[in-house]
Amino acid sequence: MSTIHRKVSEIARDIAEMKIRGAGNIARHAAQALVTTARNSKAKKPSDLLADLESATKLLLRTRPTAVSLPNSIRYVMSRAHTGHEQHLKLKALRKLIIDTGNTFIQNSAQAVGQIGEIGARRIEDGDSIMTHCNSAAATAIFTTAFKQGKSFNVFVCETRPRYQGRITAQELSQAGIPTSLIVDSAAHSFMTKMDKAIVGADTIAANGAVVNKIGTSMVALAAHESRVLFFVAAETYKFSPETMLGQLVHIEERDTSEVISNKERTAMPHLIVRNPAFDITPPHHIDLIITEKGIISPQAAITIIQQEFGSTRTDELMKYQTKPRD
Ligand code: RUB
Repeated sequence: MSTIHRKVSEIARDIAEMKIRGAGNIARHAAQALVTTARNSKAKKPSDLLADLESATKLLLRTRPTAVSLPNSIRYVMSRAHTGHEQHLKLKALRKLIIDTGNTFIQNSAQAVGQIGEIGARRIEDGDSIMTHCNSAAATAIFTTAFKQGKSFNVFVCETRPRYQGRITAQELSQAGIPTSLIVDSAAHSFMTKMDKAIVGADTIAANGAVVNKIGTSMVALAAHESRVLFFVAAETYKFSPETMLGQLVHIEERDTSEVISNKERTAMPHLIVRNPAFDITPPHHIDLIITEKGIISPQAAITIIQQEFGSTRTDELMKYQTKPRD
């Protein structure tokens, strides 16, 4: 009988409840959950250790469905775990392989955010006004790196209803000393004419270069396109979705309506329908470039990244480790 460690259940719960949020952070915690599973498993043989890991992956893949960083981190660990098992590694060696692999993913992920900061900062110029949406560690890394380099610019942050992640960004940037303005989402178009750039993060990038990010991102991109303002996406390569190359669609999470309107108010309007999608899709023709840790690419080159990064992943593993909507 496989078991799920208490800390793994807590990570899964915190991802579902958005105490752990942001695509990169979710991916690192998923890898951490697998490390915790391997470290604490009471398995007596390698196949039992793998069974414990599979139970953990099933739980994690049911937390939030949109960010591909979650299955990609799980695939990174599990594909190496399965290869180790096929090579007949003994229990101790397999356990070590899984722990080392999970920790490597976490380290690489943190390093990638720093590299995106360095690369993206080169595109920020003195005097720039830049709009951002939601709270992305990758986008924030660009702003803080450019600021540390002595560049002077200001950032307009959309508050990002209904969960107000823009307030987190506004706090991070203003605390870092960057001149920051907080605006309501519906002011994005009005202010866009005064911007030089917009920079956002990503949860998933599809094979055709479309970017899935926090709801409202596509409106910011549309406004940027209409105002001839450059629109950049900051994303680690594990935000690219290999399954979209196989025809899979990205599942857009729809969250509880109480995030939009209280249950009391809603029940007072029995015929009202409330919709609360958490993400939207920005088409590639509204995106000027994508800043990854491996360099800057056009959205049309997304397919190349997918082939480079995931070309050796087995199709059965790609299809097996996919997010599932919550029950
Ligand atoms: C967060 C969000 C962020 C991306 C990228 O949504 O849309 O822009 O996840 O973030 P939520 P990062 O708050 O619903 O998780 O660059 O930190 O990975």
